[in-house]
Amino acid sequence: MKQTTGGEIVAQMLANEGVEKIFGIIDGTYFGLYSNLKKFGIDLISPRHEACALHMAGAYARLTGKLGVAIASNGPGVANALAGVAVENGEGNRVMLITSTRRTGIGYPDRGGTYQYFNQVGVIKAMAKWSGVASSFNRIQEMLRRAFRVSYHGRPGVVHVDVPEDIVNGKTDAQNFIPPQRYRRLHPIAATDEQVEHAAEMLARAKLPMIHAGSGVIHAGAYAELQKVAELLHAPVTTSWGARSVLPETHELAIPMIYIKLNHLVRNEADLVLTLGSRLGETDWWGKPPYWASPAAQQMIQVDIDEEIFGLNKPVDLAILSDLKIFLRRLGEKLAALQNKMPLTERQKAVKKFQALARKDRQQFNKHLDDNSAPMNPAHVAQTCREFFADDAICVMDGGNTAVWAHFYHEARVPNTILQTAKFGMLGAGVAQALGAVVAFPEREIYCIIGDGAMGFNLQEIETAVRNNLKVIYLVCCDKQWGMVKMNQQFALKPLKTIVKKSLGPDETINADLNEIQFDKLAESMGAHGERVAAPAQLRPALERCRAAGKCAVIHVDVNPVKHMWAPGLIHFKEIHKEPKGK
Ligand SMILES: Cc1ncc(C[n+]2csc(CCOP(=O)(O)OP(=O)(O)O)c2C)c(N)n1
Ligand SMILES: [Mg+2]
Repeated sequence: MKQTTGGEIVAQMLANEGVEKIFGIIDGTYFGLYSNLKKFGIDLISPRHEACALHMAGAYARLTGKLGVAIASNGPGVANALAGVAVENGEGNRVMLITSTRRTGIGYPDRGGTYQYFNQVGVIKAMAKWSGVASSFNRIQEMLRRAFRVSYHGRPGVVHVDVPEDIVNGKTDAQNFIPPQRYRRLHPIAATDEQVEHAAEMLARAKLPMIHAGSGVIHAGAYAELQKVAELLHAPVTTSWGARSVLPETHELAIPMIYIKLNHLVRNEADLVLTLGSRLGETDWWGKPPYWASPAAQQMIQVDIDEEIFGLNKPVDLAILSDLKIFLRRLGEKLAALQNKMPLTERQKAVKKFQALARKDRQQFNKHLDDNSAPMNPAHVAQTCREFFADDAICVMDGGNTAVWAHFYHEARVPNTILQTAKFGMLGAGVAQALGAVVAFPEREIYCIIGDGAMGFNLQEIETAVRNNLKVIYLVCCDKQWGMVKMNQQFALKPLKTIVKKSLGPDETINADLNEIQFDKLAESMGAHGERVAAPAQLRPALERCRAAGKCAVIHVDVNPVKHMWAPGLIHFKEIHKEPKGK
């Protein structure tokens, strides 16, 4: 009988599921897996930290709609991967993690002193959607089938399969495989005709319906369908932070999340909300007053792929379990026939008012752009990028205040072009997300605006970018401080002095300052292109040189540390930490 290794069985199953890319770091304990990847046409891309492998896989999955696969080796490799498991599961990215564990018989449970061993399944089970161990050759397929099934069920997240080294590397008789359609559902879940009809009737009759879009729209790739339905209803569209960019912000119906008071207003004026693929979590103010109208004054239709999400934070009037793309397409068909039943003139009037308010806020924000002093006002960073890069470039935002500034001066013009950790706020994840983005879309431009603190968490991945020819442009906003936290501290310690002086002295805050890292020089030491700028006018020429360099590039951007602390909208971010007052 033909022989195979456990690792080859795993590789075969991944290939059967259409996996083309895997992210992770090699180790002898799963040689039998990664040595078989090439044969199945799967590329292995290796970062220099396992958490980054998870972030790369998560970004790849979010951008492509495919499964993101990461590997990590037993003990230390998995310990390092845990941060990535927490974040990618929290963000809801469809990731499968395959790990090695020590040989059968000395783990599960630890025999007592087993080298590079901990209960990986026990730990990851508490952090992810599902985790299991393939404890024999005959259980590899079963465990992977189960992991795939769970991965495609409900809200996306991380699933994990642990395989002992003697199973990955050891030989067994060749096995037969069944195709994915024989072990999991491939067709999308679809709303019934009656449900779509009911939703259409409610939406047509409403005075001012609005749409609130969450990351579910991204996972369903339902951008065109969303736009069509919004247009048919003439309904304003707000998004969760994670779903920013699902509707181009150049569209008259888009309510960009950065106009925070306007978001509150829209959410209070609407008498009906169509919530798509969103839990209405903390950064959506839990769907509660005073940020939203009360459930007595505002009905909600909630459409989701995950039944557990219905009415989670805001009572629902019509709950529809459905793939969003299918639901929105069918809803569009129904709404087209109901056009004359809708109070469209009133809705248009309301939208015009919202647009005027957005323009007013924009003018206010744009005042920062008149400030051409050096070191620069951080507003220039995202603004210059937005003018420089193509509309379909992917913008990764990472850092504390840096991410806030980036959001406020960015404009999303093409769906699914922003990467961040909107739920987790994980400093440093962006370094790796940007790399995963290039793997997903090698022909598109990818840039990452990141804080100097955040960049410090994953500096080593610049070498990964150079080694794998991943042409990310990193713009590191250097204020030599944990800016966002320093600002919080200042208000906690000496609020009056902070308001009057704008900043406290060096000894008046607690461990908030950092020394300088010369990020341009550091990048050059790893073979990347380096630039350093301090004046706004220097930024565009630097970006041009980075583009011309044709490789990974890092721009050390000196920003004014005091101005940087006064990022727009900070008061709202503080408010978000408190329970909304309304019922
Ligand atoms: C991994 C991680 N550790 C700690 C924090 C807490 N934290 C939130 S913002 C922040 C400061 C960020 O500094 P930097 O990246 O330089 O951005 P800046 O605010 O200065 O723009 C810290 C420490 C976090 N979000 N993530
Ligand atoms: Mg900083």
